[in-house]
Amino acid sequence: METIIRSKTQEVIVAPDKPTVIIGERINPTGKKLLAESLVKRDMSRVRKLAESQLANGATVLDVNVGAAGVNEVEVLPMAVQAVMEITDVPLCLDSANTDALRAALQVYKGKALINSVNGEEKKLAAILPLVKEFGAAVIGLAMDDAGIPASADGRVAAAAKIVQRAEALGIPRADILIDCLALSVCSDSTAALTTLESIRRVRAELGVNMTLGASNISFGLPDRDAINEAFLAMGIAAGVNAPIVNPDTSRRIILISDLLLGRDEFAMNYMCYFREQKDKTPAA
Ligand code: THG
Repeated sequence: METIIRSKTQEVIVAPDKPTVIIGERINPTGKKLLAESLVKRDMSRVRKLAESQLANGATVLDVNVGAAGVNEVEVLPMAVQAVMEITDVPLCLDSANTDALRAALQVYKGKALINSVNGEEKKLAAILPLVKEFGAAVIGLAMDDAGIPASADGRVAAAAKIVQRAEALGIPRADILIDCLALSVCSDSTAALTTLESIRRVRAELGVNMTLGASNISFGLPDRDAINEAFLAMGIAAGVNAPIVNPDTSRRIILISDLLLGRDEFAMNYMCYFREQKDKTPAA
């Protein structure tokens, strides 16, 4: 199954036998005070910088999220989308809990966007799926429903199946859905990663869809988060995730290595290219 997202001129294909697609997560004010302040002032210079640095580190899709206190997302999300489109032609993932903000961003976006996100809640399905259909977009479906995030893999697979079924009933192809099996912190629940990984394997086997994952929640509350995120990402990719939402600065290496080990990097070309790039960046001793 192929999920295609597009900008005006570029196409990104997510498929199980293709290299993992990196969705850059850093245009998001969560934990970034300066970005939040600049968004309140509608200054897009930081948004552009975060776009550039993530592209330099191998992102092929950029998530755009402007959700912060004091930010009118209906006005600022389209501004941020415009700002990113001015400096790059990679496809965008429009990330907001606000349906009106998503609609406003879709109206300015040129191409086939990825909408982040819908989930199995009746209200969300009713608000977001018609938007996906109207704009011919792709959509991320979070494996949760009106009862919250299911504790079991059974519950998450059922929530994912519900999203797929409702989308198909509206004429949205299954290929346009990326399921997110959701990561919760292993700090508070030692089986959290196992539940997510089992859900990923079952969604791949039972629904056949492509998958994203915001992997960094897994390490919340623990030291040396990057190392934990990397290990979990490798496991997630082996289980079926093929378009994770990550910080490309820290995650690109483990993603390329995962692809190499999973037979998605013929002659190790992508890995060798990356390795040479890194070597060129480091001055000789
Ligand atoms: N699934 C889907 N979408 C998502 C998430 C998901 N969107 C939002 C989030 N989770 C993924 N994006 C982020 C963005 C920032 C951070 C984590 C996930 C983050 N920020 C640092 C902090 O809070 O300390 C700031 C560090 C930095 O400068 O990057 O951790 O799960 N579908």
